[in-house]
Amino acid sequence: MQQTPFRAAIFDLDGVLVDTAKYHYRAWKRLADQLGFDFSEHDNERLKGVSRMRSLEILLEIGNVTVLESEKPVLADRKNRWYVELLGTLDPSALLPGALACLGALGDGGIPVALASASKNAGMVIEKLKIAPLFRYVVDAATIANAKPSPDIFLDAARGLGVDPQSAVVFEDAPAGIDAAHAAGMIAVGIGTAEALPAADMIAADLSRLDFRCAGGTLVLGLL
Ligand code: B16
Ligand code: MG
Repeated sequence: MQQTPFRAAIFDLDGVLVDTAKYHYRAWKRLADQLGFDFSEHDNERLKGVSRMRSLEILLEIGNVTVLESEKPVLADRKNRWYVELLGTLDPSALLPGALACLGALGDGGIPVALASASKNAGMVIEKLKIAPLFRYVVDAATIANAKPSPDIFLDAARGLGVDPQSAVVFEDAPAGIDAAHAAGMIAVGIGTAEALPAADMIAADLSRLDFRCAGGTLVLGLL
């Protein structure tokens, strides 16, 4: 882990700031049930951090189901409607441990913060969580051509914050996101376990396990 202080922080959303994975799972499972196959929570791990269409393809692969190309957007839209329905009751109590405190500490310390989520629902989710004003820049996944593990979303976030990619630190819960951060030349903090995220530069079970020390517009990270 580099000792040079960081000048910006970039956050993934699902699995880092909020546990929406359980809602994604329930919506995908409902689709799998409708298509007539079983989809376990273990299978769901493969969909974390993966775009909606790629997630559908993995789901169909798991169920050994083939559909026409033209059917895919219909199925993905159906899953998304169910997912958005499940988000109906989402409120700030769904924030993961340490999320609000660290965003507050970074804001107070003058560290610019961006959100770089693969989710096209990210804008709505951060509004419901009441954290939208804490981000200086939010990448709209719909405008990024190549999904994680491509570095594009993180490079766009650094551009949006006006910092060099090498000076930003990324917080991610998915292997594809860790790879994307590295491809962008950034240090990646894995939120989860070392088994699940072997390529991460540093691991914390959640954001409350990290010490965010900000001074003079720079951030030094430690483990608590
Ligand atoms: P949507 P993240 C990702 O968000 C989720 O981890 C992944 O499971 C989901 O398929 C993807 O967003 C797309 O989400 O269907 O809402 O556009 O982890 O990158 O914040
Ligand atoms: Mg994630």
